[in-house]
Amino acid sequence: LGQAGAMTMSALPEWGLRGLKPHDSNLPAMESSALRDALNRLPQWRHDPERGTLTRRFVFADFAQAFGFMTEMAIWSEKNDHHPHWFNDHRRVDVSLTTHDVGGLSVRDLAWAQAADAAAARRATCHDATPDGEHP
Ligand code: H2B
Repeated sequence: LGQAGAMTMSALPEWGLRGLKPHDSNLPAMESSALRDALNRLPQWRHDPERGTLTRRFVFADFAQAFGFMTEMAIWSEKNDHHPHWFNDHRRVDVSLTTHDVGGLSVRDLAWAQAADAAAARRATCHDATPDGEHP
């Protein structure tokens, strides 16, 4: 499982998440300046303010890498009670995050995204994939 499996949101003090427990319910919608700062740390993610979602496409080297990523993030999601909308097609994983309680993004979505970036970085990804996840 490794380090990311054990990583909780309390591992992200730079976003003021220290001490946040999975079941804490006081999650205000993020202030726009704090959100901007956080999104700057997640350049591969797209924020859709209309939908209140944070999305990213991951393209791995193969299905085994993609499914390993999903397994690791599934465990993280259970530990932190925050779950992705996602779609897997072979080595591609499309992720969409939102927090229903606040009708938009919360620190939970940003923590998920950061953990996912770390989990993907430890796996073999496909660097020459086009944005639709296929080889040119
Ligand atoms: N995951 C995500 N991404 N957004 C939510 O609003 C959400 C969740 N809500 N996981 C949680 C579970 C809620 O349904 C439970 C009851 O805490």
